[in-house]
Amino acid sequence: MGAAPVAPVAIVMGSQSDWPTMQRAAVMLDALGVAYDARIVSAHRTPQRLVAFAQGAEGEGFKVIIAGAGGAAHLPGMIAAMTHLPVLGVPVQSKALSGQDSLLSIVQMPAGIPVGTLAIGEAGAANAGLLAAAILATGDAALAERLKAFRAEQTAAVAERPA
Ligand code: RP5
Repeated sequence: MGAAPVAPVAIVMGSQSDWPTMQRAAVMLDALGVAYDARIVSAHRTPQRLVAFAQGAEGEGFKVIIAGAGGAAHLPGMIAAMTHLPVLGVPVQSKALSGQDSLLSIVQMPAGIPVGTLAIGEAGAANAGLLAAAILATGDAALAERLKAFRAEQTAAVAERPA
């Protein structure tokens, strides 16, 4: 029996309640044939799990990390502080402040520890999936072709006039 296949993308989120949003990243990766591993890792409720994940991510074989959280969203920044892998941050739309809090928590990183921050909510999660695939595609010609085909299909689906 061979070793279990390694997923190049980790999708992590602060809570089960983030999954409906973060699933949009998973859907994109599924469509592009990119394997991922989705996990709940909370910066505040499971800090030890956060440290273990971030410090072990490279060793697990991940190449890109997508991290989504809402409210006081420290997850992407804390992961970025503990790994050299690229971290894409998704601000999940919060109830109290509509995700403005999540966005500002994630985007305003100090110089030296980057988090590539996407839009608030589902669009951001979908684009995080696409961006993760684009990063991987720089070293994977077949994936680059699948990404081009995805764009071409998207373009073809836009009608010239409204129905
Ligand atoms: C954050 O708090 C999570 O990322 C989530 O967006 C938000 C609310 O979490 P729950 O109270 O729904 O678990 O840590």
